[in-house]
Order: sequence, then C-alpha cells, then structure tokens
Amino acid sequence: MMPAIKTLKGDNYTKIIINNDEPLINFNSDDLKESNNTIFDISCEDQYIILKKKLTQNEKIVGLGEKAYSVLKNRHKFTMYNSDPNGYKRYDDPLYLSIPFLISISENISGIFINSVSKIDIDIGIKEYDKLTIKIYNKSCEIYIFESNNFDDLYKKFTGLIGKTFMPPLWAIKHQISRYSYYPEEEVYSIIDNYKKYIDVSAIYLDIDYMDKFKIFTFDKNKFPDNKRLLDNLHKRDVKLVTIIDPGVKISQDYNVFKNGLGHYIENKNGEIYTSNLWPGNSAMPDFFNQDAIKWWKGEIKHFMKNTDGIWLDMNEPSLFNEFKTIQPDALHNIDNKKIEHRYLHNAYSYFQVKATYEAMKEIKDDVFIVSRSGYAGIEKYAAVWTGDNTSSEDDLKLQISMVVSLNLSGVSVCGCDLGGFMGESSPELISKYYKMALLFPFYRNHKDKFSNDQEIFKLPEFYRDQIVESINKRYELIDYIYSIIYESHLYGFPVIKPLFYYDFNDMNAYYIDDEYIIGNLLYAPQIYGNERQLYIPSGSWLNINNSSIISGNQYIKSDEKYPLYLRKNSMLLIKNKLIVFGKSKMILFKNNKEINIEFDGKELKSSIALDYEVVYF
Ligand code: NBV
Repeated sequence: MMPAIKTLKGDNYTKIIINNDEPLINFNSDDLKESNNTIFDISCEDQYIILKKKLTQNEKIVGLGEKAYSVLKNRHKFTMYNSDPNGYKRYDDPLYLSIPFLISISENISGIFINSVSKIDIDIGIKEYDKLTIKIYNKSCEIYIFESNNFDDLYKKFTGLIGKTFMPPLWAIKHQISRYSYYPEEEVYSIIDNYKKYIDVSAIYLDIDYMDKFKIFTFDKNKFPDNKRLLDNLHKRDVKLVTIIDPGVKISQDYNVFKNGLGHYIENKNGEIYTSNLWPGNSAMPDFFNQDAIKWWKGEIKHFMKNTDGIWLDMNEPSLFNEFKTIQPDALHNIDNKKIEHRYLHNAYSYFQVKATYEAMKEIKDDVFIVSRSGYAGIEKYAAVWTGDNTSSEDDLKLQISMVVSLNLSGVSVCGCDLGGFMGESSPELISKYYKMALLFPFYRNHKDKFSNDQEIFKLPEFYRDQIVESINKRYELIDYIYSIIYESHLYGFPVIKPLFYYDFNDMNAYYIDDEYIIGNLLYAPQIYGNERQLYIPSGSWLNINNSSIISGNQYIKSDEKYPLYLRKNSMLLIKNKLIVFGKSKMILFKNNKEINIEFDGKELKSSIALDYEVVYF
C-alpha cells in the first residue's frame, strides 16, 4: 500500500507525517515548511508501517529509553510495548517504559523520534546487517528528525519539542528508604530511628500493604490508625512520606472510590466495564484518555494528598494478572466519544495517568514529587522514573549505569534504580557497591522485595554499614552540585547523567565504557570491583578532584581512589563549601530555590550574589 507522506521542515526539526492522523500525544509547536523525506524508505501494510534507513559502517546508535542493554545499541533489536517483566536482568525486553527516540551518530548527530504510542519493533542491523528497520503497529504516525553537531544543541531541540524535566524538591534527591512493605506505624518510626543513628533519611515509602485490602486511596486502619499522626511524626523527624498507588480499582459496591469512578473505566466490546485481576482481586481500570475520567482521578488524588507528601505510581504499564499481562488489546477507551482500541495507545496509558496525577498535585502544592515506573517520551515533565525490579547482582551494577545513561539520553533526567537491587539476595558487600555505583544518580532510594533479605544499613555488619554511610556523606558533599545540574536540565533540557562520548562524539573508546558516567561536567568511575580499577578518561583535559592533578584524556589509567572524580576543563564544581574553578567557566547554582549565576572569564569571578564559598582556581 502506498502511504501518504508529508514532510515538513522547521528550524529545529524535520517532521514526517505518515497517513495524516492526529497523534495521541501532540507535541508540535514549530513553524514548518514543506520539504522532502531523504532519510527513510517508508512502506505500509494494512496494520503497520515500516521505516528503513541505511546503517553505515561506523554509525553508532544510542538512546531508546529504558532498555536492559549497554548504552551502545547496535546489532540488537527491541520492542516498545510497556511491560512488567516480573523482575529483569540484562537483555530482557521490553521493560516498563518506552521512548522511541534513538540517536544515530556518524559524521553528525541525528535524533530520530517516532511519535507513536502503539507497539514498535526496532531492529538495528540484525535482520539486515546494514539497515535500521522500524515497524510501527499502526496505520499512521509521525517522525521527528533533529540534526546537530553537538549533544547540548540536540537536547535543546529535542526537549524543545517533548518538554523538559520537572524540578524535584530537594528532599526527593536525598537518601530515601523503602521496602515491600514497611508497616505498621510503629515499625516505620523504628526503621527511621535506627537509620538515624548513622545517617539521615529524607523520605520513607509505603508499599502496597499500607492499604485496606489493596484498595487504592485507603489505609489499613489496623496498621495505620491515624494518618495525621503518621505524617506529623514523620515530619517531626524531618522525613517525608511517599505512598504507592496502583491504577486498578477494586470492583465493589462498598467502596466509594469505585462507585465515584463509574463511567470512567475502560470498557470491553459489549460496553461493560473491562475487568482484570490485580492486587485487590477483580479490578476496573481508569480510562486516563477520557477528560471526565481525568477529572474524577484528579479529585481522588487531591483528596488523598492530605495523607502523604509524594506519590509512587507502580504497575502503570499497566501490569495486570491476566493472559495479556496488561489490558486486553481490543478493550476500548473513550476519547471525545470516539472508541479506540487499547492496542493503539498502550504506551501512553501511564503518561496520561502521571500527567493527571501531577496536575492534581500541582493544584494544591508547589513541591510536587511523583516517581513512576512506566512512561512515554515527555514523562519527565511530570515525574521521576526508577528502573523497576532489577535483580541484585554484580552485572546489574553496570547495567543500571547504562540504563540511567540511556534514559537520560532519551529526555528522562531525574531517574535512578533500587539501591541494593530489588529481587534476589544481596550480600552486604553488594549493597555497599550499589550505593557507590549510583552515588550521583538523581534518584537515590534503597528498596527491596518482600521475599528477599533485609537491606536496611543498620542491619548490616559494621564494616559495610560504614562504607555506605561514607558514600551517602560523599553524595551530600555534592548534593548542591547534583541539584544544580538537575536545575540546568529543567531549564535547557540537557541530560543530567551523560555518557563518556557526550562532549566528543568522535572519541570511539568512550562508546564501550559502561561502568563510568558524567554528571554535568564531573566524571565518576565508581570503585565497584575492589580497591583498584581501570578507568577511561575521555578526550579533553580533566582535573582529578582527589589530588588536584590535571590529566589529559583518551587514555586508560588505574585508580585506587575510593571515589575517582574528574572535572572537565572549562567548568566549575561545588563540593562541600568549596567552589572549584577549572579554567574559563560558567555555572548556574540552584540553592534555597534561588538561581545564582557564576562566571569566571579567566581573570575575575563574577556572581549574581556574594558567594560564601572557598574558591580554588586551576
Ligand atoms: O508493590 C509491590 C512491588 C514494588 O515493591 C516494586 O517496587 C514494583 O516494581 N510492585 C512492583 C509489585 C510487584 C512485585 C513483585
């Protein structure tokens, strides 16, 4: 079948519209003029579209959001269909969140964004060695192509379209604790008080067992009799509360949330409520694509907010206990009185749930914090993301770096993983390595499955407990820096956690390093193999933060430092109360919710307000 193709070009991107249908998530904002499609061969069958592009010998493909693979994606194939793998390891695919954005790097950088929330298969040189093949399971879609010769510019353009990260409150990037599940009330206090003997905790999470028979927006009064008392007692300890909410609503005439939601659920072909099994038993699924349903959900969220500080949205792929493990593909959503089958909008279910939740919270408070498991491109406007049910292992330590880097390369900068690993046994040594590995990740939360060992650091042998306390303190020395880099991402759309090729995409060695990362301009090589490791210094000139020596890049070195940290030339770093200025540089410091602009022109340091730091120049 011949597709109807329209190509439009603007200052920031080229847009290819195939079969001219309004996309479900419409990001378009630029002025565009008619142009020609020079990148893809496009063909159509009855139920899908196929895009093909030549892959050249040296072309590197990165991005693609949350994938349990190394950062470099060549010679692999992937599926975009938000799924709950029930725990995952390297090479399991698909996972919870889909971002059909890939970056092709050869002489230049091209970002390719397939704006479709149906299932997509992406084959990078497997079936045909020299081809990138993309199969979209829909009759229409739109594609955006961004061209640039540097990553900062690429991200300005990409996030100019999909949006930039929300700004998390400071507590949400500090040290947080979780368990499936902490209860009752007394146990919650006891966990915190025990932690506090060694280290601060900024938030504690309540997993599904806090609810009354898993009914969302309720508390089990035997475990938590008095919500106000719980919140007050946590706040007295300077700890925030984050509670989990799943999308499924228990079907029961005795349950007000269900009754209030009537008319707002997904339906089956016969016009009845579509039902599936979930934690509370037979459940109905809110139709987050429907304006009235959104209004109802927002009301429930606003009402619930008196009980909590933040919201943790889980199982929102959605994950259900049925043969499809999600909503049946032919179940029906109601969008402006048009019935649309679930299969065509599956990957956007969580996007609209998170958006509605965020908007409701924003109506009643400023410091909104949501952490979501599932999502689609643009999710960063509303929530942080964590990488779900990782499996405790040495390999997962490296895998999480690749996943967090790839999420960042796909627009999601506020993210992290379960410290310690969610599934499986974790030794005290392994737990301590997770804290080191994720040291500078924006989201930093210990979380563990119900059926595995305890990971609370006060239960660990003194040696490992002290190691972890030291890591958390190291993070806190850099917390203002981390927060400022997130703020920069919020303003300009740059990734927070960057791969080693970010500042020089011609540095070919850097593509193969998956156990180091850069935050802002600070390179970090976690000491996760023992007391010594090999590390790669990418091209350029770098300042060793531990001994103040300057080292040039493009070389592998050995380090026995506990926290190998290197600052890139022509940038600044704030560590404890020290501002390190390495050559001509600029930085926006974000402190006490205020922007401080600092600039060093090679002679003089200028700042928008008087600085209270020791300044060291290199
Ligand atoms: O709510 C229980 C868990 C939660 O702890 C975890 O973080 C989620 O990713 N949830 C999945 C449900 C399934 C647990 C096997």
